[in-house]
Amino acid sequence: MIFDVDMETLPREELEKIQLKRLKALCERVYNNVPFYKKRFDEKGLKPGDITSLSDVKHLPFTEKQDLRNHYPFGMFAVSRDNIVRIHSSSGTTGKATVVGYTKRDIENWGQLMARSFMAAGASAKDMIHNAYGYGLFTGGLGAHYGSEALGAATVPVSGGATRRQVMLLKDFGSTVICCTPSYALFLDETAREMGIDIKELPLKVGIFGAEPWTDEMRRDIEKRLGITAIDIYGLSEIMGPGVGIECHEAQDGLHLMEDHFLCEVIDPESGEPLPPGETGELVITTLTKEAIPLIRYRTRDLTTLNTAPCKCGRTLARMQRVTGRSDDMLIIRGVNVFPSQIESIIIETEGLTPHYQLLVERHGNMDTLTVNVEVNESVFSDEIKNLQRLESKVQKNIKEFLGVTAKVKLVEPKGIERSVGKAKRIVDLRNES
Ligand code: DLL
Repeated sequence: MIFDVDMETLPREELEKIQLKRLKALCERVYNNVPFYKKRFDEKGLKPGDITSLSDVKHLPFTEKQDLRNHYPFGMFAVSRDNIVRIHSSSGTTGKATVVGYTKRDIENWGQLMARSFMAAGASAKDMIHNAYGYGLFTGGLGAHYGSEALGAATVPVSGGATRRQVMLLKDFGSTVICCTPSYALFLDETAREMGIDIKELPLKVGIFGAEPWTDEMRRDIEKRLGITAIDIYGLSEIMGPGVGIECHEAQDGLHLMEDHFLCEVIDPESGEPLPPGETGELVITTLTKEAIPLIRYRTRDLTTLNTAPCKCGRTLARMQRVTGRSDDMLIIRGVNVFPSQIESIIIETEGLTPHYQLLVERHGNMDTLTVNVEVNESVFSDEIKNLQRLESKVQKNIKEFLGVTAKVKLVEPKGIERSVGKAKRIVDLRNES
């Protein structure tokens, strides 16, 4: 079923007409209401009226996370404080947090887009949705909450943490849909097993997982362990929160972007030039309808590919390939580029290893070194030392063979890697510590 058939199945020419109309209005709005954008437009000798086609978007200035930080907390808002009904913020690992605001209409639109997302994932008003995304300044909890209510589903606002209690609630309430990070889904499953509960036996049928990169191998692993369909949901606080893109359960082949609200481009991260569909680059998003903090060509740093081919679910909204990494997360180990997700794929395909891992990056002299700490399962752990060593060398060899990089592999005892209730910390970077 499709939540908003009119918008989600528009012929692309119709969709593009709506996008252009909204883009023109957006340019007027930011030029007149956000001094930062007026300055940027003026520097380029650009007036809002110069935008006459969608391809003119390439003339517009980019916006970076740093621009939001420079205007901390509310300097990029396009409306007065009276019109703001909600604030969210993303913590960020370095520098100041970025702060975003929402008007009443922004919150309504977000709820509608999340309801759309739930339906694309195969959920309906008949479902009970266990929402384990964190409630608070993080957009995951409240974003999914409002969407679940807009869908008409019974919403269970659990937030993150108290994992044993979550397992009990899943069982007692019989929730049919769960929302959390993919790494937390694995932790829930592990905890359930310790409690003697098999999630496969519960009524749970769909998981809506996002907020961190995960691979298709991880998806299949989660689906097998929990006996559910695992759907990838994407979003970021600066643009709205969860619900910018979601896979449909019919195809599970790329995330449909909510293009009537977001104009999405993929650019070459080095040159900033737009790339055609099918080519991989950085996702750049212009918010077409946001009132409180509209952003022009926001550089997400997330790497993906766009696909405008029709989908078997009937939606005409373009799809983006799952985001398996951010350009900031790319490690350069002795001149070779590696993404954590590439290591994840190898780990999951290796018998005896669990999906719990952490990458340690250190600098010795001028040389960066990578250590892959990965947990083994119980049966491997009790095996002879020489078999453990053999497994270590095998993973090391596969990493060298498939990724061309030399990494040290360290097998860790079961539960040796810290569990997280939200975004997993996959990389420990000690390069600037000494
Ligand atoms: O993580 C919003 C969200 C909440 C999305 C719940 C999905 C579910 P931020 O904390 O601002 O917002 O982090 C945004 O997380 O730029 C990506 O790098 C990463 N990310 C989010 N979803 C995915 C995903 C929320 N499905 C940043 N796959 C983004 C890969 C993702 N990375």
